[in-house]
Amino acid sequence: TLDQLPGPRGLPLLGNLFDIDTHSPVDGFIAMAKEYGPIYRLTLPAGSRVMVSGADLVDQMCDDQKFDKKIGAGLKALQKSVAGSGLFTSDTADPMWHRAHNILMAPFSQQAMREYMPRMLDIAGQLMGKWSRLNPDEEVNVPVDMTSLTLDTIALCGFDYRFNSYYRDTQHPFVQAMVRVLTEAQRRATQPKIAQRLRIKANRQTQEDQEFMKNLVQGLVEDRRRQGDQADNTDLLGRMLTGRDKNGEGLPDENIIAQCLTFLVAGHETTSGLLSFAIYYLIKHPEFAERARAEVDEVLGDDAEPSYDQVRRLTYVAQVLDETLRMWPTAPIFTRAPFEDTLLGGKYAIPAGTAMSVVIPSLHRDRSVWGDSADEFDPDHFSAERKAALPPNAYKPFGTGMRSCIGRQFALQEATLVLGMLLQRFQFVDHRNYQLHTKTTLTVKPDEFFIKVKLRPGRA
Ligand code: MNH
Repeated sequence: TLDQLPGPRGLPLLGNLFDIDTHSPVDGFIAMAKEYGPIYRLTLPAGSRVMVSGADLVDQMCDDQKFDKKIGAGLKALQKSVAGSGLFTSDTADPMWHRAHNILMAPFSQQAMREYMPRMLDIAGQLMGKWSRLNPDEEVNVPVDMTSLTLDTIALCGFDYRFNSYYRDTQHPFVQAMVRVLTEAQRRATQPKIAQRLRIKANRQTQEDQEFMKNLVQGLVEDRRRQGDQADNTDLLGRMLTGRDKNGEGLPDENIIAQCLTFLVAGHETTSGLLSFAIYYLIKHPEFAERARAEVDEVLGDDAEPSYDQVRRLTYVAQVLDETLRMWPTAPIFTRAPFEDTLLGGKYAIPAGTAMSVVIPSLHRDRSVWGDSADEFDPDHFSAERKAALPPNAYKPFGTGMRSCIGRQFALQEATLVLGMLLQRFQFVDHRNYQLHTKTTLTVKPDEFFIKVKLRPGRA
C-alpha cells in the first residue's frame, strides 16, 4: 500500500511541512528524490502525496487512457484566486475545457506564431533599448527584466494591451494586483481555513484585486465587441471572440476573461524563468555562449529585427533553451491520478484517484536516460540525433498529453527571439560571480541574479 512507500517521517499534524523549504520547496522535492528514490511519499496538512521521478514510472503515468491531470490543492487555489475556468485549472471532464482547447489550438499552433512576431519584436526591442543605454557601472536584475518582457509580451499578443513595464518605476496596477492575489493564494494553500478567515484585511484586498483584474479584462472584451468588423482580431482575444469549436459553439465572455487571466499567469513567469536560467548557464559556460553567438552572427548578422524564418534557423540557441529546461524546468511539477487501481512499475499498488506528482527536475536527471552527464549542462544533449533517440516521456518541461502546455510554441519562439537578439548585441558579465540559488513561487527562477552587460563592438 501507499504506507509502504519510502519517504520522510513527520509529526502527526504537520506532516513533512518542516522538511520543505518554503523559499524554494522544489529544492526539497529534488533532495528527497535523491534520498528516497524514484517514488516516495510526503504527508502534508492537505493530505498525502506521491512524488515520482523515475523515467519508467513517469512514462506509465503519461498514458492519457489510464491517467488524467489532477487539480490538487495548489491548482484549486489558483483557480479560485485568478485562473477560474481557464484551461490550466479546469478538469479534463469539463465540457468547457474541451471547447476552449478546441478553439485555442489553432491560435497557439506553430503556423499562428508568424502573426505574433511584430508584437514580440515590439517588446523585445524595448528590452534591447534599455540594456543598450545602461552606463557601464549599472547592473541588471535579470529575472526582473525578463518578467517585464514576458508579461508585456503576453499582454500585447494576448489582448493588445500594454503594461509598459520598461517605462515605469513600479509595476502596472494590474500586475501588482495579480502578484498580491497569487501570493495570498499560496499562503491559503498552506494554511488552515480558520487562520485564513482571520486575515480580514488581506481577504478584502484579494477581493478588490480580483475585481480590478476582471474589470480591466472585461473592459477590453467589451471594447472589442463594440468595434465589430473594424476590430483587428489578430491577437489571442480576437481569435477567442471569433473562434468556434467543431460543433459551431463559441466561448462565453466569462470564459474568455478566465483564459486571458490564465495566459497572464501561466505565460509570464515560466518564460521569464527560462530566459533567466539560460543566461545563467551561458555566463557559467562561455564556450557554449560563444557557439550560440557564432550562430546568431551567421543567421542574424547586423539585422536589427529578426524575421520569423531567421528565428527558426537559430537551432543551437533552441538547443540551449531545451537544455536549460532540462536542468531547470520552470514549471517543475505536474500532477496526475490513475482512473483505476494501478500497479506502477510492476510493483507499487496505487489506488484509483491517488494524486501523484512528477518532480520534473529529478526526472530530467535520470541516469538511465542521460548517463553520467545527467547533472551537466550541455546543449549537445539536444543535438538532432540525440533528441530523436530520447525515450518517450523522458523530457517533460511542458507537461504531457492533451493537458500539456498550449503555449509551448509561443514561449519557445519568444525565448529564442530574445536570447538571439541579446547574444547579437551584448556580452554578459558575471561581475558578482553569481552562485545559483532558486526561488519558487508558482514557478522556479534564479533568485537575486544580477549581471552587467557590455555592448558588443559595432552594435547599437
Ligand atoms: Mn504553459 C500548461 C509549462 C509557457 C499557457 N505549461 C502547462 C503545463 C506545464 C507548462 C508543465 C502543464 C501543467 C499541468 O499538467 O498541470 N508553460 C510551461 C513552461 C513555459 C510555459 C515551462 C515556458 C517556458 N504556458 C506558457 C505560455 C502560455 C502557457 C507562454 C500562454 C501564453 N500552459 C498554458 C496553459 C496550460 C499550460 C493555458 C494549460 C493547458 C491545458 O491544460 O489545456
